[in-house]
Order: sequence, then C-alpha cells, then structure tokens
Amino acid sequence: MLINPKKPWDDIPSSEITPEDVYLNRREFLGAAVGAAGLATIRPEAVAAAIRRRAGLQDPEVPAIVSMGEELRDDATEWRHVTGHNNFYEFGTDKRDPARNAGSFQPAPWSVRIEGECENPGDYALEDLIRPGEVEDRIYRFRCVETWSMVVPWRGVPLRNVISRAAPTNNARYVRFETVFRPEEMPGQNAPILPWPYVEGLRLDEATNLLAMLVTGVYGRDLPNQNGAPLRLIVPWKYGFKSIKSIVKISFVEEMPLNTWQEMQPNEYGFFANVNPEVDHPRWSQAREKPLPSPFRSRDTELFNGYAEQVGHMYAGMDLARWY
Ligand SMILES: Nc1nc2c(c(=O)[nH]1)N[C@H]1C(S)=C(S)[C@@H](COP(=O)(O)O)O[C@H]1N2
Ligand SMILES: [Mo]
Repeated sequence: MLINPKKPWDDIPSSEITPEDVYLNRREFLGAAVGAAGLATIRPEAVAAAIRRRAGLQDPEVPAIVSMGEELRDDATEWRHVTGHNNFYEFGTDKRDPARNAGSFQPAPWSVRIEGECENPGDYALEDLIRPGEVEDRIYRFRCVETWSMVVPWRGVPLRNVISRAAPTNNARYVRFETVFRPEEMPGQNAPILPWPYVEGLRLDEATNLLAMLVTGVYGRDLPNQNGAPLRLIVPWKYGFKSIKSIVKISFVEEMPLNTWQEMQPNEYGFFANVNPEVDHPRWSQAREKPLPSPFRSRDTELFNGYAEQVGHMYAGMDLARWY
C-alpha cells in the first residue's frame, strides 16, 4: 500500500490561507473575533477551505446585507443540508437524488415566457427579468409538507416587481408557473412520477404580497441546480411544494390553476397549502416540525410558518380548515 506522507495542505502556500477562509464556518466567523488570532495559527478548517477552493468549490458566505429575516441568521441551515437534502422529482425522488443527478442540467442561457392576461407578454432573458438593483438577500423559514424545515438565506427579487412590469389586466386573478421540461437533462421526467411539467399557482394578491420572492441564489451565490436553478419561487408561508423550481413560464389567468400535487393527490394537497399547525395532513400531524438536519429536534409549527402578520389578512373570512 502506498501511503502519501504529504499532508494535503503541505503544498498550499500560507499566503493563500487568509482570514477569509474562516468563512467556511459561519458560526465561528460570527462568534469569534476574526483578527490577529486568526492569522497566527493555521487551523484545519482554513486548510479545508483552501483545498476546496483549489478544487473549484466555493464555500458558502453569509449574505452581507439581509433585507428581511436578519433575526434568523444564527438559525440558518448549513449549506450542505440546504443543497444536499432536496425535493426536485425531475431528478429523482430520494432526497439525495437532486444533488447527485442535476450536475449536467444547463441553467444558462435561460429565458422565461410571460403570457396570458397581461399587457407585456413575451420571452424575457433571465438577465432582463431580474434587475440587479432590485436583488435582495432575505432569510426565510422554509417548511415542507413532509414536516422537515430549514432556515435559508435566499437571494432574489420580490415577485411583485416582475408582475408589475408584466402589467396584468383586470381579468388576471391567478398566476400560473411552469417548470422546464427537459427529459434529456432531467432523468425523472422520463418516468411517470408526476405529470410533467411541474405546475404551481398563486392567487394574484398572494403573488404580489411583499414576501413572495423570485429566487436566483442561496447563501449569496447562484442557485445550485438541485435548488431550482436558475430561477425559482419562494413563498415562505406555504408548504414547500408551492415553491416551484426552474421556472420557464409565468401565465396570468382567470381561473385557479390546477397545481401538480393537487392533480396527483386531490384529497391531500390543496391549492392554498398555507402552513397551519391545526390542519393536519390526512396521514400525519402538522403540529410540529423538524428543523434539518437533526431527526430528534423539533419545534412547534407556526401559523403561516411565522408570517401571519404579513400574510394573514389575505385569508380573512376563509375557512382555513376547508381551504387547505
Ligand atoms: N419543479 C419542481 N419544483 C419543486 C419540487 C419538484 O419536485 N419539482 N419539489 C417541491 C418541494 S415538495 C419542496 S419541499 C421544495 C424543496 O426545495 P429545496 O430542495 O430547495 O429545499 O421544492 C418544491 N419545488
Ligand atoms: Mo415539500
């Protein structure tokens, strides 16, 4: 057996091991004073970061300016879990499948068709849709209907900005979103797992609520393919399946769109799918949730996932148990 006596960090010049490497460990970066002490000793995590950078892998950075959700910063789910435990059935149904199978997906170039009841329909290049001056970092809670949850620093633009440029007509009552259909790049689309392409929808007032976001990044960098590159929806007060990935079409429509999971399981998944501890899934309780990654830790589910103040008014008078 050959044993390489060289330690992996032997050939990394110390000049490369800079204090910025401590970004690798978010808590450490935030918790410890990064100063002379950081420079004096070469610590294993700094070495690991340097090795990864050489391999072309970047480490997550915490977004610099968080316009919303700053108070959640310390609870943010680690990058490896946000990008390693995914639901994206186009790449397989196991939580690890998307990270494993999405490598050859091509998120660029990308364009989005805007159509239906609006004054400015057309095919828009992603760069024209997402204006750099409007990009924000927001840390949101994210809750899957399966009961796991995360806290994620997303990067994107308020959906309402894009909607107002599209200028919906008075006939527009709902917004319908569609995921790209590319079976040659998305192995799951070759099997009848779901009726492809994946479809989701929001009522127009929901879509123009300040919290609804068109997301292009996570942890301050472009979305990895498994998280829905290059453009996905995030509606933090609703179960995760509403947050459709890899969007190629946005349509303004009069009728409530039939979303994919409602089509699949009409008695389990509704159109609204607002997070609600008191409305159980037919097969399990929604009273508590499990923040990733620990299967042992759990916390109370919050009404509208903690965003009742911002979104509750839209459902006044609606029977939340019925309109699930
Ligand atoms: N196109 C598409 N979008 C999708 C899904 C999917 O299978 N296909 N899964 C949904 C579900 S159930 C969840 S919980 C979230 C997961 O997002 P994440 O993998 O970034 O955590 O994506 C949603 N968007
Ligand atoms: Mo989900």
